Amino acid sequence: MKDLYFITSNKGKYKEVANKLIEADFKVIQKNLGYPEVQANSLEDVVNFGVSYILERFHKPFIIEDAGIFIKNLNDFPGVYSADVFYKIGCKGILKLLDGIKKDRGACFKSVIAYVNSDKQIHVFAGECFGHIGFEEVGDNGFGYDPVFIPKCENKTFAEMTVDEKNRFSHRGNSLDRLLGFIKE
Ligand code: ITT
Repeated sequence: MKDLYFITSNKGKYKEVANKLIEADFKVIQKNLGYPEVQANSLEDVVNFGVSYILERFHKPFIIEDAGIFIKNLNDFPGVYSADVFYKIGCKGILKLLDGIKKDRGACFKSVIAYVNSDKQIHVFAGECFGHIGFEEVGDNGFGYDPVFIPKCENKTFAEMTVDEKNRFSHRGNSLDRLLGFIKE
């Protein structure tokens, strides 16, 4: 098994990534190193800035990920601000913002992962998951906006799924599949 560090403060993200990368014989180790998350217009920019900061301070293969939920009816809000918005208003606040909206509740989760190998080469992979925001919080699993997000063609929220199941549908599962495809090449 090869060690791969996942620089993140988020235990939920770590569980999902570790569960998926074991397929490629990676032992994922969570490292809460902390890196500045710049105010940027895209998840890619946040990740690229994070990589350059970490590369100067950490010298083993690692990955980082930036993710967010983009809600159509709110002009893609909270998007790159998802972490702050979750901290300030949570799922309840999002449900309130969509109060009275019956049909147009489409949303997309996006994930961008940067993988830095032992030669310090940087590879970036993106993934997304379309779905909609439910009318109430349902489920106890997962983290963040999971209780209000229902992926397309499903009738349960991410918070009602196991890690395995969520990884099959999710933005993170999708970007990790692309990373796995690259690693296996
Ligand atoms: P890092 O240390 O890895 O940056 P973080 O929690 O700050 O951890 P992000 O910057 O990627 O992670 O923040 C995105 C926020 O969007 C996150 O805090 C959640 O509230 C939400 N989010 C991201 N992916 C999610 C998922 O799979 N399910 C539910 N909410 C998610």
